Amino acid sequence: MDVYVSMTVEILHNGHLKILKEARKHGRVTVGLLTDRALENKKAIPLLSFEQRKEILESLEYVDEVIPQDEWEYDRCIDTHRPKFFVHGDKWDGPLTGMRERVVAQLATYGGTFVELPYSHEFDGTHIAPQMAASLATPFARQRAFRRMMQSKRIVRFLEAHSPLAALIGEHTKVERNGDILQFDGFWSSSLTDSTEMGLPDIEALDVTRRLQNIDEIFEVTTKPLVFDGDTGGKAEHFELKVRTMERMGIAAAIIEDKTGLKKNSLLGTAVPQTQASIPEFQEKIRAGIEGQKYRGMMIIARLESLILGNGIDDALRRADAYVSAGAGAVMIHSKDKDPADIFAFTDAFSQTHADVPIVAVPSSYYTVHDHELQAHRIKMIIYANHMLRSSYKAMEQTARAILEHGRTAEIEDEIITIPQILKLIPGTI
Ligand code: SPV
Ligand code: MG
Repeated sequence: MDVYVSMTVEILHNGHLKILKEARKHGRVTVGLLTDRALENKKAIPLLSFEQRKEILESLEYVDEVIPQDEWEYDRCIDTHRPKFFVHGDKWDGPLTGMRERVVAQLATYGGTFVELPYSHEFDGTHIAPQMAASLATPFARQRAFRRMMQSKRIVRFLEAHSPLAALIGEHTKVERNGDILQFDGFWSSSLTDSTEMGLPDIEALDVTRRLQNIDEIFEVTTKPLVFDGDTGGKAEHFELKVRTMERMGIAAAIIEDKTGLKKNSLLGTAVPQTQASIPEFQEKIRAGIEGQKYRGMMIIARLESLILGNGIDDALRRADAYVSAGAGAVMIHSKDKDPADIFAFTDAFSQTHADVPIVAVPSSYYTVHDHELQAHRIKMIIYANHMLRSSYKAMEQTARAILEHGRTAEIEDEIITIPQILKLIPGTI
C-alpha cells in the first residue's frame, strides 16, 4: 500500500481536501474510513452513515480506495497494510493522546514514512458535530440515531431525565475513562420519576399526554434520543393511538411491561399485588404498538416482569421468545435483587438463541455491577432509571434544612451552584 489516511468525515470540508491532495503526492491513496464501531466512546456517531461517507470520499479525485477502519487505534491497520506513507494531521490531543508516538515507532520498524500535516482548526470536527446535531435534531434523526447505536455500539447508556434541566446535564456530561470519552447516549423518561416529580404515585395515574408534554420540553433543548417508559401500555387500542403521537414527536422507543391491572412500581416486587399479563394479551399490545406507527420510526421494547413477580427465568425466556416473535425490537429484563445472578442467567441463555436482539437492563438494585460486566453478559443498553431525581431530591432537602438550621445560607454556598454560574448556565440569560 502506498499511502494510508485515516478519516471520519463528519462533514466534508476543504481541510480534508488539503490532506488528501498532499497525500496523493506520495502515491495511491487509501482512506481508512472509521466505522461507527471504531468511533464508539471516542466521538459521537456521525450523522451520515458509513456508506454515505464512503460514497462521498470515493467520488473525490484524490482518493483511490476507501476501506473500513474498525478500530480507533492505528496499530492494527499499519500492521496489516504496512503503508509506505502514513498521513495524519498534527492534532493528537483528546482521544488521540499517546497515539502519535506509537505510529512513529511502528512505521520505523519497516521503514514507513510519517507525513504530518497542519490540522485545519477552522473546521475542528469537535465543534462542527454538536452544531450539526443541534440543527438536525429532528424527530426522525433521533429515531435513526437510536437504531444506529443499537446496531453498532457495544454498549449504550441512557440517563433518566424528568425535566429539561436534568436532560441538559445528560446531554452535555462527558468524562474521560481509560482513554475513552464517555457520554450518555440518550434519555430515559421514567414513570417513577415523572410521577414523583408531580407528587403522584407510580401507578399510571399521571396521564401520558402530560408526560409527552414534558418530553416535548426536553426535546426543545436537547438532541439525543429518548426512550419512553410506557408502563403497561394501558389498553392495546389506546396504546396504538399513543404510539402514533410518540412516533411523530421523535421518541425512539417505548418500553412496555407485561403486567396487567393496576400497575405498581417493579421495585416493590411481590410486596404488593401485581399480575403478569398472559402471553397472547401482551403480544397483542406489542403488535398494536407497531401497527399504530406511520413509518415504523419507533422500536417497541418488551419488558419482562417474570423475575420481579417471582415467576422465574424459564418463564422470562419463554415470554421473551414470544414477544420477539410478535415484533419487539429488544427485550428488557428487570429484577429487584441486589445480586444480578438471575439477570445474567437470563441474558446468557437468551443471547444464545437471539444473538441479534438487544437486551436492556436497569441496574437500580444490583448497582454494584459495573457497566463492563453488564456488557460481558450481552447487555446492550443500560438505563440509569431514577438517579437524577434521587440526587436532586436529596440535595434540595439538605439545602432546605440547612437554611432553617443556620438562619442563613453561608454554610451551604460551597455546595450549590453559584449565582454567576447559574446566570451563565443557559445561553441567552446574559
Ligand atoms: C421507571 O423508571 O419508572 C421504571 C423502572 O419503570 S423501575 O422503577 O425499576 O420499575
Ligand atoms: Mg416505570
